[in-house]
Amino acid sequence: MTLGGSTSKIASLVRPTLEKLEQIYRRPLFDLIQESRRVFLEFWPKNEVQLCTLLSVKTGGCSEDCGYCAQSAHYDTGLKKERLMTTSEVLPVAERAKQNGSTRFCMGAAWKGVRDGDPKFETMLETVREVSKLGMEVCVTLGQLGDIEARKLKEAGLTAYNHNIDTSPEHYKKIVTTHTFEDRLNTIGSVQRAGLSVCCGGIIGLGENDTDRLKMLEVLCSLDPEPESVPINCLTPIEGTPLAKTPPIDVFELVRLIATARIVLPKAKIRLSAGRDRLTREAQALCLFAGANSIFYGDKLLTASNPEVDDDRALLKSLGLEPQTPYSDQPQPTCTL
Ligand code: SAM
Ligand code: DTB
Ligand code: SF4
Repeated sequence: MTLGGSTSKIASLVRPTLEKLEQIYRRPLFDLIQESRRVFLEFWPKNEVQLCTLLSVKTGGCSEDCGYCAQSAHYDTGLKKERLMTTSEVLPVAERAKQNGSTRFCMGAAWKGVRDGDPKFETMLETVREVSKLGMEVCVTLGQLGDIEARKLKEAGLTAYNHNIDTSPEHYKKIVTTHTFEDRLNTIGSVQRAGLSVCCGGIIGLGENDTDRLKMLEVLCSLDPEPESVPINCLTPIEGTPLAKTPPIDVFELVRLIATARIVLPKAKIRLSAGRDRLTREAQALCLFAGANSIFYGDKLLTASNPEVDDDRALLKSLGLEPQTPYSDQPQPTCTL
């Protein structure tokens, strides 16, 4: 398979080979963290963590069979389906997120993808137009799209599009059968061509091995431009899905992955994403020390639980970390394609 298929841009710069990634990842843990910390401080010298708020704007009933997902219609997960939220329903949630200190608002919809001309896509465009006026970064994750849809989202004021590759190309086939890894890369290609920032990461704990994790990083590093945002999710086992009984990962494997990602993608926001509510404060602190610089903030992710807001505030305070400065006090970064 050609990475990126025919449509996604591949980096012309030298990117780390799998061999190089293995060398970094397999170092003694403290050596690895020492190096990731050095890179982290060079690129991100402020003691800041970006707070992002997630909102599921259309929940459940998805046609795709992603083996980890509560929202797939293929599995009986007991999730209540909800129709697409209107712009006026979303806006107050976004306003509250801003008041609570989030500088990024991310909306997710459980769809295979979006098509220009579909009234639901028009609603999403309108929502993006309104939310983007609030002065936060705006991200959406709506499944597959093409060049036209990506361009219209950019024109509506969208900052970034989230579309994860989740794992290695080889392991992906064992997790999802209703679309391919190549489909994911093609969507990412459209997002890049529209000049949107790419938010792309994956999940640890899908039964993959270390090499799968590094192959995932290899693909992320091959994107051009590199992803601006890399969410690292820990599998949240969902009753009714094929992966419900997958054993939890060792936290040091998570730290290794974050530290390696920080070294090879120094400019990216690395987001410590799903599964934080099953990590201790100490484990989260180690992830933030090793290179993670963003968290999803709020009691809920899309459908799964997240740590309480007060607990997150207390954690940041005890670590001496500040929430990222709101954009009303500083210019918002733009994608430099
Ligand atoms: N339908 C869109 C898509 O597939 O891109 C967006 C929604 S999907 C929920 C966004 C990402 O959330 C997935 O790619 C996956 O990385 C993560 N995710 C979903 N369910 C998860 C779970 N149970 N545990 C960990 N991460 C999960
Ligand atoms: C991402 O990688 N993680 C977030 C965000 N992108 C959209 C979603 C996590 C979802 C966790 C499972 C759930 O809430 O259903
Ligand atoms: Fe649908 Fe996205 Fe869940 Fe896959 S991850 S089932 S595409 S909502």
